[in-house]
This record gives sequence, C-alpha cells and structure tokens, in this order.
Amino acid sequence: MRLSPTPARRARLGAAVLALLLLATGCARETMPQDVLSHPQGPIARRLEHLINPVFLIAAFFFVLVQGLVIYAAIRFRRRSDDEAPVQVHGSAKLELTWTVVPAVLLLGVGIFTLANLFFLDQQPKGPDVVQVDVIGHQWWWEFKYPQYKITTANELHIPAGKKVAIKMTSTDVIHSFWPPKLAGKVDVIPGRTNHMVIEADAPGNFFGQCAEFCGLSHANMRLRVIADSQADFDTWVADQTTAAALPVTGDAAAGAALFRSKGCSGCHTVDGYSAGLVGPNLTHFNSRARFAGYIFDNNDEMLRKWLRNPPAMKPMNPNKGLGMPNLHLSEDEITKLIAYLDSLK
Ligand code: HEC
Ligand SMILES: [Cu+2]
Repeated sequence: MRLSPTPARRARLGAAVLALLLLATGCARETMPQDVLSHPQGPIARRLEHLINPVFLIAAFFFVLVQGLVIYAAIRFRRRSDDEAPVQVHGSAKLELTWTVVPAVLLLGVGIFTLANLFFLDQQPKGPDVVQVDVIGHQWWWEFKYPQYKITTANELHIPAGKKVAIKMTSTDVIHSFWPPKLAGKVDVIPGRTNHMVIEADAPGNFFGQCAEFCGLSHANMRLRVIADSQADFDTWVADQTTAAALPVTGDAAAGAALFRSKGCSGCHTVDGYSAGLVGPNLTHFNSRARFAGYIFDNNDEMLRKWLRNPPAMKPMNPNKGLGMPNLHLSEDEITKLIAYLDSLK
C-alpha cells in the first residue's frame, strides 16, 4: 500500500513539525547569552527571575486549564443533529463567583509582588562605593561616560564585579532601549529624559547586551558588551583610560595623526588633548576596545581597513542625514597611516 499525502495527513504532519519546532526552542543551552529565563548573573536579574518564574507558572497552569475546558465543552456539548438545540444554562451564581474571585485574588497577589519589585528596581544608589555611568544612545552605537573618573568610551561597559553600578540614560536622537539581559531588564533610552537602572554582576565575566527598541536602519547593529572586571582589573582599566596615549611623532602613525585632522576625522571624533569632535565615538583609547561600530566588528587592522574604505557599506547608515560615518574616499596609503594612528590610541 502506498501512502498518498491527503490534505488531512499533510495538516497533521504540519502540526507535528510545528510542535517539534516549538519544543526545540526550549533546548537553549545554559550558556545562551541573551536568554532571560535562566541563569541570571547578578542580584537585580535574579530578583526579576524570581518574579517572572512563578507568574509564568501560574499563567501556564490557567492557560492549560481554560483551553482544556474550552476544548472539552466544544466536544462534549457539540450539536449532534440538525434539529437539536443544546440545553441552555444561564446564571450559575456559584460558577460566576468562582471565576471572578479566583482571578481577582491571583491578580492581587501578582500585583503585590510586582509592586515590591518596582520599588526595588527604582532605587538610585549613591556613595563612593557605587560606580556612576551615564549611558547615551546614538543611532547606532552606545556612549558610556563615567563622571567620577572623567572617562568617555563606547560600546564596552566596564564595571567592577560585586559592586552596584548606577546608570543614568538618555538619547541624542530617537528612543533606544538599554538591555543587558543577564544583569537586568530593559529600560527605554529617551531623548529629553533621564531614566535609571542599576546593574550588578556577581562575578567577573562578559555579558551580552543590545538595543531593544527599534531605532532605524542599523538597530540590529547596536550591540554592547558589559565587561565585569575584578576590582583590581577595573582599577587598572580606569588608570589606563585616564592616561592619554602619547601623540606619535614619527612614522606612519605620525602621518596618520596629521591625516586625522586634514581629512576631517577630528571634527567628529574626540581624542583627548588632540581633537574635540562632536559626533562619533570618543577614540582616545580606541585600541583598548575589542570591537567597534556598535560592537559588531573585531578591532583589528583588516576590519579597520574595510571600515575606513567605506563605512556605510559595512554597516547600514544614513551619512547624508548626518547619521553615521560617511565614506571619506581615502586612498589605501592614507588608510594604512590612519590605522597606524588608531593603533597607537591605547
Ligand atoms: C561626519 C562625522 C564623522 C567623520 C568625518 C568621521 N567619523 Fe568615524 N565615526 C562617526 C560615527 C557617527 C561613528 C559611529 C558609527 C557606528 O558605530 O554606527 C564612527 C565610528 C568610527 C570608528 C569606530 C569607533 C568605535 O569605537 O566604534 C572609527 C575607528 C572611526 N570612526 C574612525 C574615523 C576616522 C579615522 C575618520 C577620518 C578618516 C573618521 N572616523 C571620520 C562619525 C564620523
Ligand atoms: Cu537603538
């Protein structure tokens, strides 16, 4: 006998494949870096997990219960012949009371726990032990300023592990959303407003993050990384970031430094003590960062060459509207020299 795919069989097969696919999405490994539902890496994320999990379980239980009853009723009380009208029942006080009181009590419980967490999340810790960071969203990269240390950097957020980090955030253009899922929830980054968030990492580590509010062409290329250091490593990082690299005076790097001014890089990019740009990421310690352009490209000479040849070809941007970095039509020789200069910005 040959099995021919009847529509019914095809539908059943489709349903089975769909169910398997859904099941497969549950197979996330422990290390999935942007999985919010497991393995929080700090006290704030843990609080959120302790709220999400019970609420999800309650919701899942009632979802199955209600859907089960709907299916049961549809089958059990279905019309069996054309002239038969189903028995009409109306106004069972007992039932109506039950399905009003049970959800009301449940929602009250969920509400109380949620409210307690809202107050917890709204704290704005201060003091010498708390690292303050200003986060500024740009289309399409992140600027991080540390007012206590007078550091400005981009896309890589260094924090000391085990310490509270109080973040203030705003945007220069459109609404973004700051989201380091292993450490905290999402907070919108809104032009003309200041929002708050606290993050803390249990231990040193490297935590993924990205913009979570659609913000235009390169929204998907607006990632970030939170790098939690030991206190000693963090202190070293602060010391490095607050000591400007020496201006190169010989060779390609010196020629690159001159090009940095004559080609107009200096109008957009700040290098402390050398240029005061107003638009792009601060490059004073560019070579200390592992990745660039919204944390999407490895910081090495090969990627930098591609970037300087034609930035909008590497990352969708709107330089004509003043968004992103334009193609400056540099020669290969100019690029070589500019890279030598960028490499010197340790
Ligand atoms: C019109 C302003 C403008 C000019 C001129 C400009 N840039 Fe940029 N540059 C930007 C912007 C904006 C970004 C951020 C792009 C992004 O990440 O989406 C950027 C990013 C970069 C980055 C990556 C920085 C990081 O940490 O992510 C480097 C390196 C860079 N530019 C070097 C240069 C050099 C070298 C020149 C001169 C040849 C130059 N730029 C000229 C605006 C400019
Ligand atoms: Cu964004």
